[in-house]
Amino acid sequence: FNKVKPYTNAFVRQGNQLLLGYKKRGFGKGLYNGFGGKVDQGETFADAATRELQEEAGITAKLEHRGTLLFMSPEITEAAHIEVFYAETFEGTITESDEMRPEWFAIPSTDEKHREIIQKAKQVDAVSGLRFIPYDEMWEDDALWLPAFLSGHHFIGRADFGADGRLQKWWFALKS
Ligand code: 6U4
Ligand code: NA
Ligand code: NA
Repeated sequence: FNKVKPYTNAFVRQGNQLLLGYKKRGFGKGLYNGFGGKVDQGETFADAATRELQEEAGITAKLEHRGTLLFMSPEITEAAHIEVFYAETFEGTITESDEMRPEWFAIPSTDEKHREIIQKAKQVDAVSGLRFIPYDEMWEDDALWLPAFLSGHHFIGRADFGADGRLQKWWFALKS
């Protein structure tokens, strides 16, 4: 049988703003993402999501489970099984870690605006002065599910990456 490795990914939202971390080292270095990592032995996904958010961003949040992703790549021997979590409130002070530099981004207000941001990256929101979600500096699959995720949908999906790191094949579905 093939094997999967469990990971978490957590996104914190405050109004029209989304907290992302710039990954400073390791897997996905140079990309922005939610906060997360490997699930340790004996830990639940929810435990790991809470721990990783604390370790990487310095905050605690009551995380809700929102989605499941499966990533395959010829670069990794085990597929990555990622459970995605969400919170709208948090406690503590957002703090940069060795691994992640946290930064707030503006969330496009409509699906149409999301599409515009995905096509024409590096735009700044006139209201907040923040950059919109930097889809061109994130994992390629994120543009395919993050808009629906931010609209409140629960989702499940699979993305297959090639040896060149580009997305080759994907399948996503909303859970009702
Ligand atoms: P260590 O070795 O402890 O520093 P750890 O923090 O446990 O690492 P890490 O940072 O390698 O794990 O975890 C990878 C992170 O990247 C997880 O949050 C899942 C996320 N991730 C991996 N592939 C992804 C993809 N295609 N799209 C996405 N997130 C992905 O949005
Ligand atoms: Na991590
Ligand atoms: Na870890």
